[in-house]
Amino acid sequence: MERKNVKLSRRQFLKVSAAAGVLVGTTGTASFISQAMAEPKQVDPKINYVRTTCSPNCTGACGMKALVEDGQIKSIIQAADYPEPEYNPRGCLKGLSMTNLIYGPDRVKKPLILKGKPGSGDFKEASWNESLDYTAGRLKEIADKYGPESIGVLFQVGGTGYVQKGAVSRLATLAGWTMHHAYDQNGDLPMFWPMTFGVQSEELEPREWTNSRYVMVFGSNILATRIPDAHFLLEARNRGAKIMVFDPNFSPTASKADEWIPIKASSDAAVGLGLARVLIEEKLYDADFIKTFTDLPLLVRVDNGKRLKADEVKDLVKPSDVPTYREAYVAYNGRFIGVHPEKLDLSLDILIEGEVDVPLKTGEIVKAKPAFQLLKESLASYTPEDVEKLAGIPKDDLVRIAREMAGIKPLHVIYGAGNYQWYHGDLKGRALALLPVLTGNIGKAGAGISTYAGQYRIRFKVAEWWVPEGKKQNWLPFLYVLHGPTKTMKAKWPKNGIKALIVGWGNPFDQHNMANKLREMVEKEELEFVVTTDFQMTTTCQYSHAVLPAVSWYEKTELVATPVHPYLQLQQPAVKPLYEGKPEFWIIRELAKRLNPDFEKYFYPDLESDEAAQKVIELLLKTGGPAVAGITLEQLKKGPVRLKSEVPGGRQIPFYEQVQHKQPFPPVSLPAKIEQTAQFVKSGRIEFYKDEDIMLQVGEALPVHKPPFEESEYVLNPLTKEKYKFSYVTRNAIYRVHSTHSNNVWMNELQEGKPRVWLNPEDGKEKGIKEGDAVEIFNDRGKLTVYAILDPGVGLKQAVFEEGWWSRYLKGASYNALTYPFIKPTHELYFVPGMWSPNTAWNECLCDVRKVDDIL
Ligand SMILES: Nc1nc2c(c(=O)[nH]1)N[C@H]1C(S)=C(S)[C@@H](COP(=O)(O)OP(=O)(O)OC[C@H]3O[C@@H](n4cnc5c(=O)[nH]c(N)nc54)[C@H](O)[C@@H]3O)O[C@H]1N2
Ligand SMILES: Nc1nc2c(c(=O)[nH]1)N[C@H]1C(S)=C(S)[C@@H](COP(=O)(O)OP(=O)(O)OC[C@H]3O[C@@H](n4cnc5c(=O)[nH]c(N)nc54)[C@H](O)[C@@H]3O)O[C@H]1N2
Ligand code: SF4
Ligand SMILES: [Mo]
Repeated sequence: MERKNVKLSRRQFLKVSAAAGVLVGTTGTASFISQAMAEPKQVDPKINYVRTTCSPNCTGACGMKALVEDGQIKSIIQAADYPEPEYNPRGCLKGLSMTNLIYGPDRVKKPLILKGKPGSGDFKEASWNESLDYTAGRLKEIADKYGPESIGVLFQVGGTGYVQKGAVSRLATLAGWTMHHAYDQNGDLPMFWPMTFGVQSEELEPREWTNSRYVMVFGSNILATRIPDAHFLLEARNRGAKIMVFDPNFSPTASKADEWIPIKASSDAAVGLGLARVLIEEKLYDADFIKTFTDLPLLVRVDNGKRLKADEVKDLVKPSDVPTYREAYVAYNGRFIGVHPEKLDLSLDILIEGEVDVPLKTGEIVKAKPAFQLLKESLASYTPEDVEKLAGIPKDDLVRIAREMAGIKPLHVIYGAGNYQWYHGDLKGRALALLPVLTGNIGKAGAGISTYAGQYRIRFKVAEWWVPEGKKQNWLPFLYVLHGPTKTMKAKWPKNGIKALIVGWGNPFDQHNMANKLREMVEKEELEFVVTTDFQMTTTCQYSHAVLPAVSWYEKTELVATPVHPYLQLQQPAVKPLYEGKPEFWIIRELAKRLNPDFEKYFYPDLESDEAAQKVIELLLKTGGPAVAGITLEQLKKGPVRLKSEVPGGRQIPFYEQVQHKQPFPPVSLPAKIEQTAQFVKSGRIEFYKDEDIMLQVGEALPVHKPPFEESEYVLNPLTKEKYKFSYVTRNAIYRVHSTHSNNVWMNELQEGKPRVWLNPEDGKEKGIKEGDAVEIFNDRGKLTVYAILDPGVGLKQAVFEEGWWSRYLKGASYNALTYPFIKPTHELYFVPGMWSPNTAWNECLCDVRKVDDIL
C-alpha cells in the first residue's frame, strides 16, 4: 500500500493536545472534555470510527477511536466511553499522534534478513516464506546443537495484549524455549511486595485516590508517567487531601504538591524508618491492626535471630492443618500461644514489647522478643537527627510529618519505579510499607501503598491459552543473560547459556542495561541468532538476523486489561495490516508449523488470524475465572467492561478481603499458585521480620537504610568510589513511552530533537558547564553526548537523563551502556517468575559529566 498523507494538521493536533493538557491541569473537566471530544454532528458516511485501545508499555490502556477514511486512519481521538464518567477521557499526546508512527518512515514494511554485519543496517528484503523458513531453520539448528532452552524469549507486559503475547508464550512452552519475564527485566518488580505482603504487587485504582486524605508520593512522577490518571491526584487535593512529594528532584508532580521534600537520592528507607520511629515512640500506631494482621507480635529467638516455631516450644504443637508452605509461629500473652498462619484471630492482649524466656522441647530455655520490640530497637538508629544526616530532611519536618500522617486518614503511599530501581529498592519499600501498616491504612478505601509501574499483574487466568495443557515452562531472569549465572541462583541456567533471542514488543538493544554488551554478544556470535518482530525499525531490529514486520495496535484484534484503570477492553483493527505486516498470532503460527508440524493444531489452523484472535478471547473469557465471569465478546465490542472484584462497588482496593474478612496473606497473584507465593510470608501475615538465612547474613532481617553503591558499584570496582561522584538517574520521559515515540516528529519537536541531561547549577559551575552546552556523561562502561540543562530543582551530584532515546539520536551510543546488571543475593532466595526474582536497578549507576566541544 502506498503511504498517503495523513490529514491531521498540526493545528488540529494542538487543539486536541490543549484539551488533553486541561485534563491534567484542572479537575472536574471531564464533561467539558467529553464534549470537546464528541463526534462531529455531521458524520460523513465514508468516515468510520473504530473503538480500540492504545496499548504501549505505559499500560495506560486508554480507550481511543480511530477515524478511518478510505482505509486510512486520519486521526485518533479519545473514546471517552467508560461507564464511569470519572475515567473519561483518557489519553495523552503520544497516543493521539500515533499516526506519526503507524504511517512513519521507520515502519518495517517487509521481512528482512541480515546480509552484512549486525548493526550495519545491511539487510535484504525477503518474502514471508523465505524469512520464516530461515528463522525456523536457524532456531531448529540452535535447539539441536545447544538444546531448546538455549533460545530465550523476550516479550513485554502481558496485560497490554493477552492474545498475541499468549501466542508467543504458547509456542515457547511447546518448543521448550526459555522465557524471560518482563517485570524484573524492566526493573519494575518492587521486591518489597513479595517480601512484605507475599504478592507480586498491588495498587489502588486511580479513582480511589480521590478518597485519600494524605498522600505521600515517594519518587513517582505521576504527572508525566500516569498522564491519564494524574487528574485524580489533583482532584484528591481539591477535596482536601494533602499531597507530599518526596523526590530528590523537583518533578512535575512535586510542582503540584502541597509540599515537596527534597531528599538525598536513595535515602527513602531512612525517611520511612525515621517516620516509623516517631510513630512508635509517640504511640501513634494502630496496635490492634498490627496485632491482628502483621508478624510484629510473633516471637523471634534472640540467640539465632530465627522466628520461634510452635513446634519448638514445650507443650505447643503445630496444628495438623497447617499447609506445608506455611508455618505456625508463637506469640505470648502470659502464656505461649501457637499462631495458626491461616487464622488472624490473635488475642489483642498479646505482648508486642519486652523479652520472654521460652522453654523449648529440648529442655533448653532461650530468650525471645516480639518482632515489634526488635523493630523498635532497630529504629533507635533513625532519630530525627540521624535521618537529617542520612536523607537531608530537616529533623523538625520529619517529626511534624509523622504526626500529621498519623492523624489524617486515609493515608496512601505511592512508591515510584524511579525510586525502587535502585539496588536497595526492596529495603526502601519495606521501610515505606511500615507507614500505612503501622497506622492501619491497609485494605480500606483510599488507603494503602501502591506501585504504579510496569503493571504486569495479569487480571485473570490465562493458562488455557498461554500454557498448553500438561506442558511446563522454562523461565530465566534476563539479568543472568547479561551478568552470567551466579552460585546462589534458584532459576535454572541453561547448560549452554542463551544462544538465541526471540524479541517482541521490546527494544532491549536500547532499553536494557549493558545494551552494548548485548550488541557485542551478537557481533562475537555468542548470541548466534536474534529475531525481532516489531512494526518499527528499532535499534534491536538493526542488530537482529531476521526482522519480521508486525503491526501496530490499530491493525489487529487483541484483549487488554492493565491494572491501572480496571477495565477489560478490545483492540479492534481500524485498518488492515499495512504493507506486509502481520499480527504476531499469524507469525507465531507460521513459525510453529515450520518448527514442528504437530504444533500447528495449537493455533486454530483453520481460521484467519483476526477470527482466531476472537476465538482466543472467547476462550479467555470462559476460563479466566471470577474477574471476567459473564463478560462476553459481544459486550466488549460495544465498549469497555469493568473487571469484577469482591470489593463493594467492584473497586480495586488491595487486601480488602484480608482486612475486612480476616483472610490470611497473601491473596493469589496470578498466574502463580498460592503455595508458590504463600511461602514468601509463611506466617500468613504482613511480614516485616524476614528470618531466612540470607536475610540474617546481610543484616536485612528488618528494614534498614543502606546507602547506594556500597554493595554494588564499589564492590564491582573499588576505584569508582573516588572516580565517579554522580548518580546516573534515568527517569521516564513525558515525550515517549520508553523508546516508543522516540522517532515521533511532533514529540521531538517539543524537545527540539535534543537528548538532554539535567544538572544542578552548582555542579554545572564546578564542571564549567553552561546551559545548552554539549556534555558527555560517562563511566568505565560507556558514554553518551547530550545537551545540558542547569536546573536548581535537580539534586546535587545527579545526572538526570530521560531514558528511551534510540541510539541513532545519540550518535549510535546506547544510554544504557553505562548501567550494570547488579544482582542482589536476597532476590535469589526464591524464584517465582516475575514475582520473586532478581530485579534490575537502573539508577544504581555511577558516572561523571564533562563539557565537550560539540555533539556532531
Ligand atoms: N510518559 C510516559 N509514561 C510512562 C512511561 C514512559 O516511558 N513515558 N513508562 C511507564 C513505565 S513502564 C513505568 S515503569 C513508569 C515509571 O514511572 P515512575 O514510577 O514515575 O518512574 P520514573 O519516571 O523513573 O521516576 C520517577 C521519579 O523518581 C525520582 N527518583 C529517582 N530516584 C529516587 C530516589 O532515590 N528517591 C526518590 N524519592 N525519588 C527518586 C525521580 O527524580 C523521578 O521524579 O511509567 C510508566 N508511564
Ligand atoms: N536506564 C534505564 N533503562 C530503562 C529504564 C530506566 O528507567 N532507565 N526503564 C525500564 C523500564 S521501566 C521499561 S518498562 C523498559 C521498557 O523497554 P521496552 O520494553 O524495550 O519498551 P519500548 O522501548 O517502548 O519498546 C517497545 C517496542 O515494541 C514495539 N511495539 C509496540 N507495539 C507492538 C506490537 O503490537 N507488536 C510488536 N511486535 N511490537 C510492538 C515498539 O515499536 C517498540 O519498539 O525500559 C527499561 N529501561
Ligand atoms: S501512550 Fe499511554 S497514556 Fe498515552 S494515550 Fe497511549 S495508553 Fe494512554
Ligand atoms: Mo516499566
